[in-house]
Amino acid sequence: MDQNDIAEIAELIADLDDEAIELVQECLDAGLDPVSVLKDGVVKGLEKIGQLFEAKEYFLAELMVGGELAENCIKIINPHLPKSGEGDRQGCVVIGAVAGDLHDIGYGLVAKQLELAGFEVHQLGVNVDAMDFINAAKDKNANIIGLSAFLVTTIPNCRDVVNYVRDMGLQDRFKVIMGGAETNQEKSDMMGADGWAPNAMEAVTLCKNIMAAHFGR
Ligand code: B12
Repeated sequence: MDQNDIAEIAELIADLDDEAIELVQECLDAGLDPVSVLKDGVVKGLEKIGQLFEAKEYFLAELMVGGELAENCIKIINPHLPKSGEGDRQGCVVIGAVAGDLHDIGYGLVAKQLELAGFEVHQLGVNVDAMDFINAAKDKNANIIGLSAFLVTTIPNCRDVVNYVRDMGLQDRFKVIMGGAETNQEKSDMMGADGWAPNAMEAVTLCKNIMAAHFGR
């Protein structure tokens, strides 16, 4: 088995074919890199589904089937992902999808990577109101609030959390980061967030940098 089989996972997911699940298992059993199985297989497949949706070849039903298929694959991959942490508690993160947004696969991967890197992570779910992020952060004594947004209509909701944190004078206690398919560094800067990352691996680096710069860890 080789990289071609991982590319085949992406094709199967894009075709909404359940055989992707078996192939994921086979690739892992054959010792292929789980990070590549995830990135170049499952996530790539989801990207293709997104393109087909944009091209109006797929509709909501296909998005839903594809999302579920990907989630089932990710469940198999998760236990194989390498631990990058030193084992110590690195810091505490509350993370979820902002108000109006139901996409949870992306932030689920971020949460998993942060856990593997030694962070305490609390997943707040989807469609989370701005104040609920802040209340959860207080409740869990978090250092970082992670906002996930995938839609042009929900990305502006990240701004509410940033503004509330500032207006409540909590900006030294909580650092707010964001991510999601249609977000970028520029949008994050414009909203006054403390950081942005394009994927789960870089989200770990971002959180570690924030812990070092602001919380002396
Ligand atoms: C699967 C999917 C769905 C599933 C979600 C299932 C689930 N449980 O999450 C369902 C069917 C529910 C869905 C619904 C909709 N979707 Co949708 N969906 C997708 C799709 C195909 C994949 C998304 C995904 O999970 N990708 C996999 C993850 C791993 O992606 P990722 O971005 O690489 O994730 C990384 C980063 O984003 C980052 N990250 C993520 N969160 C965070 C948070 C922090 C703090 C940090 C630092 C980093 C970070 O790290 C992640 C891991 O590496 C995308 C296409 C795409 N290109 O993204 C469309 C897409 C996001 N959806 C889209 C649309 C339009 C919709 C709907 C409005 C469709 C409709 N007509 O109803 C609804 C909206 C529902 C809602 N209110 O949220 C559009 C958005 C367009 C836009 N510009 O606004 C997209 C881009 C498709 C397209 N090309 O048109 N969708």
